Amino acid sequence: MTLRSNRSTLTQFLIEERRRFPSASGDFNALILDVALACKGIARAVAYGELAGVMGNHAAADGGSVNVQGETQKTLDVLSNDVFMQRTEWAGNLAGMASEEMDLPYQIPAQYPRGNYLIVFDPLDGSSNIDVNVSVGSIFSILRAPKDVMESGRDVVEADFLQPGAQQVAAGYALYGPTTMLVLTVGDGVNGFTLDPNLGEFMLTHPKLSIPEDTHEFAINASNARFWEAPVKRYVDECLAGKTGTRGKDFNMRWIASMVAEAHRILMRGGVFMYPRDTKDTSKPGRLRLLYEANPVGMIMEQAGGRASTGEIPMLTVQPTGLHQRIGFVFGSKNEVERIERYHREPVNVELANPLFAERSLFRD
Ligand code: AFP
Repeated sequence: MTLRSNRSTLTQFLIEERRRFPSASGDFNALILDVALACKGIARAVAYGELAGVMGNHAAADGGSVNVQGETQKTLDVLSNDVFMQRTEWAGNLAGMASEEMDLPYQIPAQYPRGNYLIVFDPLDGSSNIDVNVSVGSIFSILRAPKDVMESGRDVVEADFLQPGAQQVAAGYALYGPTTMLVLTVGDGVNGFTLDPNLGEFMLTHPKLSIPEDTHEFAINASNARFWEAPVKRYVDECLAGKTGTRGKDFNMRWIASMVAEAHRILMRGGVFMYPRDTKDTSKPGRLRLLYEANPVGMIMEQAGGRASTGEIPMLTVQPTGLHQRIGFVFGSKNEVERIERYHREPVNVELANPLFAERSLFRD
């Protein structure tokens, strides 16, 4: 390995990006670099795993702890959340934070100056996979703080974070897999960086990523099939029918149960991911969270030429109503997501549409 590398570091990339905004203060870049440092710290903890005693459930000895989602927190969930806060709260770039692991918005401690941005994050997505050594990740979304927050420096409230995804100024994720990667959009396409473990630097290895418009790969948790709505059943049925059906081509299926890892696969080679609204628990219109899962991944998909949707409407147009709001999420190769949206607009007549599969359909009611 030569030490001379013609690859840009993340810092270099951000400074070159900033040249597009001569009046920019640099706070934004500094915030992204603090987030990247947090992800490096989390990558290290994830890589050490049992050696660092960070596996298993948080506070297991005291009966464990449950987050606002009602999920048992992993030790690494809580540690990752702490690392995100510690690395980003001090520099004066943030007015406040919100996280999957915290019920309420986090106020910047009084000893630190407050800034113009808000960050919303899922510190460790896919954490139910951590004990079985499957790829996990951190997902983040950066918004501008409302004007009155910036001017008054007041404490942030939930309403300050309820901004449609289209208002994000940046979004990204870190993937802790065979390599540690950071995938980032600042609204000018999507770029991927690989952590050089020797230099401890994120190096630009995947510039200007773009998602193929078509695919033959879909991802959905089929164990929920009996709760799916007809348009989703129709779409999956047709994929499973493959060459013998109306799609005239075979499809493959994947399910990792770490949405960040699915998003990365789709960014690399196309595909469509569905965690649709279903009838499993009608109090929850979906499993994934709008502010720190669907919106950031949605911005990345759209910036890479893919599409992100609720199944019916573009994800980034949704007006949030709650910090931990759940939503049906469909994203990936543009033509497939548009097809799923079309099926939601068309009258439900699965039986007639696919008589061949009426008898043998895997997903009959
Ligand atoms: P955890 O972070 O609790 O493991 O949840 C992961 C996730 O939010 C998302 O990453 C997966 O796509 C989805 O849940 C997996 O859900 P199922 O367990 O229902 O397959």
